[in-house]
Amino acid sequence: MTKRHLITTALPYANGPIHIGHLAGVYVPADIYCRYLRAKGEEVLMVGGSDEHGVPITIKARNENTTPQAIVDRYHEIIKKSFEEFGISFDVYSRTTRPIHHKTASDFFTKLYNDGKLIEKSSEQYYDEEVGEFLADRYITGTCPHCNYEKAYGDQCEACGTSLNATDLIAPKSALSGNTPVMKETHHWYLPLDQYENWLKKWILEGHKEDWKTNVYGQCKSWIEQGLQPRAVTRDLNWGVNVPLADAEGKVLYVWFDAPIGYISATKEWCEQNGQNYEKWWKDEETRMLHFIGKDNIVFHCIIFPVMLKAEGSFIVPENVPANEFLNLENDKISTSRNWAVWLHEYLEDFKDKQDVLRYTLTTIAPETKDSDFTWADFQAKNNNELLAIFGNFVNRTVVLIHKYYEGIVPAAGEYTAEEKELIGKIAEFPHTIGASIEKYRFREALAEFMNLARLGNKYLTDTEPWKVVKTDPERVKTILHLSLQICACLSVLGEPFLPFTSEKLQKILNIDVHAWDEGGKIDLLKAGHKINAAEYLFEKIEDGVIEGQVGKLKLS
Ligand code: B3M
Ligand code: ZN
Repeated sequence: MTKRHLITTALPYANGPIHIGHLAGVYVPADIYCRYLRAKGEEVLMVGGSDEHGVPITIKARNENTTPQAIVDRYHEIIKKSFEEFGISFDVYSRTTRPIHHKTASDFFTKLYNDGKLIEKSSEQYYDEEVGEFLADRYITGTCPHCNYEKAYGDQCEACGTSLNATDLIAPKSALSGNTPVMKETHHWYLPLDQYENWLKKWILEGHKEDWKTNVYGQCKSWIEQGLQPRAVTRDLNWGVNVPLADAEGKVLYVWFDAPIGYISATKEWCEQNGQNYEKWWKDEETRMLHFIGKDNIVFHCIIFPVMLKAEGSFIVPENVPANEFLNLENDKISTSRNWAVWLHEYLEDFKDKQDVLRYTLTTIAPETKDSDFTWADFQAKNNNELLAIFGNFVNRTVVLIHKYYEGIVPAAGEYTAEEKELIGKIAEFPHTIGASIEKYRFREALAEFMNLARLGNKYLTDTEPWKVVKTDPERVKTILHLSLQICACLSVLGEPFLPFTSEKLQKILNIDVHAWDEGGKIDLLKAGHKINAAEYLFEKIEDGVIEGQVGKLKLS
């Protein structure tokens, strides 16, 4: 890899806190990827922010009898804090209500308009007569014509992921009053997706058949083959980026038009603060752009936003969109309205300093190729039987013995045996094996490989039994513990993308500060004579009662 990497993560709607589904599907994988690239010495920009426009926000404000601004101010802070607490290493975490975003989105629209890339059309749209408002997007619900899900929104069915026009819905209903809406004439600006069909076929269907995930490629193929329609990019709403035209009173940009431009605005914001030109990230073919998203966002990131970028003419399009499927919770769909979720801010109240246990569990079950399921029992097992029993146990035994026999001073190794030489050869492979999986967006596989390294270390220590050998051959024990400690150091380097808090703690114990990825396969990170710090547990046992408490809390909801 030689280019620079622009990594974007879906902008969560600032209409509620975030839960484990968000973390597992988007932010942990993106964070692993970015941390890995940084450790490889690559130039990376990890971009995120809150999506603060659109009907999800205004509906929430209406339900709570407050203003959209009050809603986004509240949830932006909560979301941002959760990301920080879980170590999601954004370079910039912005918001779409910032002036820089309004200007960027507005200018983008103007450019498309001036270049004749939009069509203006009058049409009849659903209107709630009682409330006196046009019903855009989530203001209208009805039955999905594709899968018969009864609560599909006017712009998308969340059950089957299809992107819809409100008029596609069967038995439409106003989300404001519950009434059946009437049709009323209005005019809007449309992005003629149909004109880009050939380009999309070439770019995605021919160009990315091999490298895009099959779930992503398959969805794109089916949309493109169904035939694309012009899509309205403006709405009759009073919350959003105003349409920058004279005859557009009361109209704003469609949230799915402005939100992805948020990636550009956030990049600009960072560049302004860091003395860079954003065009280097967005207009240079040497940049690889990746969008980390969930599967319900595929159409917007693979079809609509790329068409916007293409129509604008000077931007790059993504190299890949490694979208994930959904995470379920205890065999049921995560649902905000039913409160069937594990909220990140609540998790931390109950599991203080255990961010990595959740990051670990979620990565081992990441919904990479199909929906997957989080259960509290699995969370407990992953902590107790894997993190604690293998990784933590190995590190702890090694560090404790180094203190017990050598007062915390790294002993020099003697001659290695043939088996040890073989082990050292295997260790050297790990940065490559783990890295290769990460580069293919196979984070579960990468983490499993990392744990194999911990397993090798743990087994080595168990097999060589230094606590017994010390009675007969103390010189030999120096070699064993020297090598064991080197493996601990490798784990601290290679574990950083997955378990950043644990890695930091381990490096403090080892008294080292090593971050370059390729160092993680070397067995000379600790020199003989180096003093390490006192042992500390990396993980603690999670008792049955704690897990029962969490399950009980869910059932109460
Ligand atoms: N806010 C939808 C979502 O949270 C939307 C993503 C925007 S990404 C530009 O799933
Ligand atoms: Zn559907």
